Amino acid sequence: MKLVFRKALVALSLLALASCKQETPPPSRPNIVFIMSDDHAYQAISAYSNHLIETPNIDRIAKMGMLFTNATVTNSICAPSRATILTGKHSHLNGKVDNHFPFDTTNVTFPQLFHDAGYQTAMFGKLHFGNNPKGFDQFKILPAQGVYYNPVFITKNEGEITVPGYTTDIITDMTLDWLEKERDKEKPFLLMYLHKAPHREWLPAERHLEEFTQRTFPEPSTLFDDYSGRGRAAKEAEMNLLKHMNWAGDSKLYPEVMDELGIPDASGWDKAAFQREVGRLDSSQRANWDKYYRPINEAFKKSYASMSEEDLMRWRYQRYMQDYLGTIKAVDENVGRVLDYLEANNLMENTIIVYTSDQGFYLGEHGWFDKRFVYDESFKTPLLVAWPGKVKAGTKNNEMVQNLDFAQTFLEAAGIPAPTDMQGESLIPLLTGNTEKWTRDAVYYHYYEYPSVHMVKRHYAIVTKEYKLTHYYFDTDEWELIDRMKDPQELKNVYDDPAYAEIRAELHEKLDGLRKKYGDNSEISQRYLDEYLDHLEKTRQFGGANKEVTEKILENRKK
Ligand code: SGN
Ligand code: CA
Repeated sequence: MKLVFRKALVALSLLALASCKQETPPPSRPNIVFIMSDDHAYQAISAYSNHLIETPNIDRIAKMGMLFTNATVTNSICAPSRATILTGKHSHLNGKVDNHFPFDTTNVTFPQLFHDAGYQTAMFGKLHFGNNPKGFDQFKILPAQGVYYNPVFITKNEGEITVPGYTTDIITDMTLDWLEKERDKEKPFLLMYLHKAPHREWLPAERHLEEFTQRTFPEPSTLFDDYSGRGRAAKEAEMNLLKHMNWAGDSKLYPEVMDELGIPDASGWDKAAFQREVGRLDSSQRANWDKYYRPINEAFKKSYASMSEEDLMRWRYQRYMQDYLGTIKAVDENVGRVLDYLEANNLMENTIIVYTSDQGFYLGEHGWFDKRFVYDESFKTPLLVAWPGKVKAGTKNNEMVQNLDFAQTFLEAAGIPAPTDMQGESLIPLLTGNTEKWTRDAVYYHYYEYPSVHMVKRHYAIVTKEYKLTHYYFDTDEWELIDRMKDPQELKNVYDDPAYAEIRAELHEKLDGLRKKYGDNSEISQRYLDEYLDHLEKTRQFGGANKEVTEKILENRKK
């Protein structure tokens, strides 16, 4: 591969030499600015819909380029999504099927290929791999999930550092600093700028507390979903705003107020989660924080006794949206700072700018928060791509693209050959208006992390523009068929409806085909399952999983 590439480079430079006489400069390879946030729902980007928040800066990318309305992930959870992005492979092949085990660094990642091909490479923010990224000239990353205030960073050259301030601002400062002071102007660059926000526990920047703690947001129509019409997976998931959110860690009730009201620490780590984030604030940050959250706590204390379950659900939804969307405000402002820098430094012309998230997120739809399911809000992810001169401004695309496709897209744009075992498809035809070259009509999904926090069962699925066929397996064996056109809210399983018999058979066949094509099968799933359960048995660390259910699973295993 490398040799072929080098020969191609030599040929290119000879061509360039020859054309020098006519004074046409050689085509230069594009820079790549890959912006990714963590858990950013497309419902919370105004380029998709402005019913919750305005994000004028993120929207600039769509105005300059293309908005993908059908972008999805192959496995809706953090580290696996990142592994798929970097390797261009489904989880079962890159080995990062869940958040538990570290990423296998013998995988070939696209940044390594960029580095080998002469690009300058840098990464700032959240990676969540359990080890350091390979192929980077510079990196400053958050350990594990990171925190919102006064964060610690693992750095390539300075070891561990603690930086005072707000994490979203700091990641951006590091990014701009690198662009200004470390960028080698002789080389093209690959910059990965990766936000922690808006990941749980959702702490907005001090400057946004006043505005966001006072706003009221429209409720989704499925806030009170009772999960009838779907199977055990939806019913047994622990992502309900009323039943499973932490009162202190998430809704920001002070632990002493929980005690006063007799609200138990049901998750067993609620108060610790509060302490982990709010406990980090310095005295001035804390004073400012108390200014807005103490009155919320006082008001809640007064009304709690008279609130119905419905009132409590509504209260929790508003609290959730205030904090979640508050953190996005800072992401948007900071994306604006980076775009401004690129503009002011003539870097727009030859730069591909991507904005995406590691997956989508529930903002109260189905009564939920978190992700994991193949249902739209977490299966889909925002994707906005600008490449001035190459991608037509203000365009929309509804093809079924995936995080699986990024590696090959960037490699093609840079003229670097992609390893033949990568499984995505380059988006360059879609980006450049050659849509007839795009043939994909179905995508494959596989989620593994169960039993674990939020208790979403293992499942794999085929998704076409019209249908979703899902198999929930392991401690259940249920099939679900969703008619996406007739039932966009995904409330009714029509798998056993005779009217769908034909389409069901067709989808089964197609799903088998996709599993073959990507090399997934039940033996591989069983291997990952065994490895995971062995680990739970050995460590007894259930990481937020329902203890009773997990104990029972382990008990049954012995039989
Ligand atoms: C933490 C969160 C969960 C979340 C996982 C995975 N709890 O455990 O709500 O689903 O991370 O998120 S927290 O209170 O500790 O934040 S992911 O984005 O890393 O996949
Ligand atoms: Ca995430």
